[in-house]
Amino acid sequence: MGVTRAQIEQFHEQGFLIVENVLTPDEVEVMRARAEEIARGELPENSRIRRQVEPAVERGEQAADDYEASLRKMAGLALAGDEVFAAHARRPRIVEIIQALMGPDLTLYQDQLFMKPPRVGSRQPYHQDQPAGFHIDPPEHLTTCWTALDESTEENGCLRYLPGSHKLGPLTKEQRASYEARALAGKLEGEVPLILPPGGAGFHHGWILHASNVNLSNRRRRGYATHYVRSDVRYTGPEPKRQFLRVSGQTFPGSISA
Ligand SMILES: O=C(O)CCC(=O)C(=O)O
Repeated sequence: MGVTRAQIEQFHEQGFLIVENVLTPDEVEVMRARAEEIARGELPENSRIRRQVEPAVERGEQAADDYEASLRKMAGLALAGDEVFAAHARRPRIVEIIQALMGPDLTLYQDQLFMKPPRVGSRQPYHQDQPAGFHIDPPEHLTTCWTALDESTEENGCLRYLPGSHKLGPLTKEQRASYEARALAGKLEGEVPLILPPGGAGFHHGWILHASNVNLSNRRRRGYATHYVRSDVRYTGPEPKRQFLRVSGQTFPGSISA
């Protein structure tokens, strides 16, 4: 598949790239089925997969049909060794695109399956992936691939990007909050909604401002985010260092990949 020079330039200029048909319908089906097995607890318990219930459901303010439909996200599936999600993180079609954007040597730092369940799926406020939870130096070598497992629309709370905002670099909490306040007031111009069929993907820079709305529909909007860093970055987070997943290329002494 690969990407063209124009697409690479667009990514560097706007901070994101949208690619359809990254997965075949059969590949989407395999991932959906696995996500459901994990959410329903049908696989042997994997204590390294973290689950988060929608906050309003947790507080008893909203009701979901069942546990699966109450989940906001599941995190660390590939990193916990789930073979379906780990294979996706290493999928040649995705790795090839990330390599074109960041170079040949890649490590998976984090992975998260955003469930955005029907009706109770909550808003994800405007944020930057970096530095929220990614401890690397230099900080800019982080790219996320967000793959749609369901149709992703305005109505079911698709992701939205603010083009070019990655060029602002890391923002303060107050600056991010002011973008969120403008978005909620309907005064943020230029947002690009990530409207995708199942199997399409958005690739985004670690500093781009992005958000997603509540899910107003009766349909789920699942998206699987794999967050890649360059293998030569230094890990600057708490010790002991977690296990990351080597994806491609070389490893480097003293780096996250060592
Ligand atoms: O799927 C969502 O609603 C949020 C995803 C996100 O923030 C990310 O992939 O970085």
